[in-house]
Amino acid sequence: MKLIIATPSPFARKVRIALIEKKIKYEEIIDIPWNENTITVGVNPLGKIPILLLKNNDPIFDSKVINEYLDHLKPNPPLYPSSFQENVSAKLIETVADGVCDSIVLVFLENLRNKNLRSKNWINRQEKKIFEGIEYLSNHLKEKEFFVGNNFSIADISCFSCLEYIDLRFPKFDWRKKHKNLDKYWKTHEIRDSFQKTKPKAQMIEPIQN
Ligand SMILES: N[C@@H](CCC(=O)N[C@@H](CS)C(=O)NCC(=O)O)C(=O)O
Repeated sequence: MKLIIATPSPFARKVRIALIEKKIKYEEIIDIPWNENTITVGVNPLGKIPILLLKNNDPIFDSKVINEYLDHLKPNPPLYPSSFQENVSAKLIETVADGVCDSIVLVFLENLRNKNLRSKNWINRQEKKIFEGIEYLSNHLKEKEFFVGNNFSIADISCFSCLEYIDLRFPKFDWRKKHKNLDKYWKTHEIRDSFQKTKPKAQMIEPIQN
């Protein structure tokens, strides 16, 4: 199996963590999906990573779809809870964490444009989603060790990836100070092997033509 990733991507990171947790061997291919020469062309019509390439090279894309696929392929350890209620709770946390990351990407890209072309309204709109999304995560975590039930799940993978993506691309938001429970949660989990092995790294992307 091969996985096409970008090194800063929180979405690719979710899948990299899942593969490590499940001890599935794979080859990593590093792409920069924003650049002209991205290898996503003809593989994912949306031009986005992560993309899992199966042995026959069939592509599976979108971190949620890939991780559910992996959970079926190798059910242990389970990432998506089997109880209906917990499954929905975990997916809601995943959706909010992913949505925060989407907004961070949009702010990052907007700030790459020439100053006179940037929309303050657009940036404010995205920042509101980031702040309210993190507040939602904090309120749902409370003082627990894991987001859902007593087990590590996709909710933890998504939230952890999201928090460290904020540190990389939106450091002006001091979430540790504002949400002490998330800071405690981060300190509890940051030593996890799969988290340590997948720390996000910035990539240089080509400037966006106006
Ligand atoms: N919903 C997708 C989001 C993936 C995504 O936005 N990937 C970004 C990198 S962080 C990308 O490849 N963007 C390239 C583009 O939009 O052209 C997932 O969960 O996999």
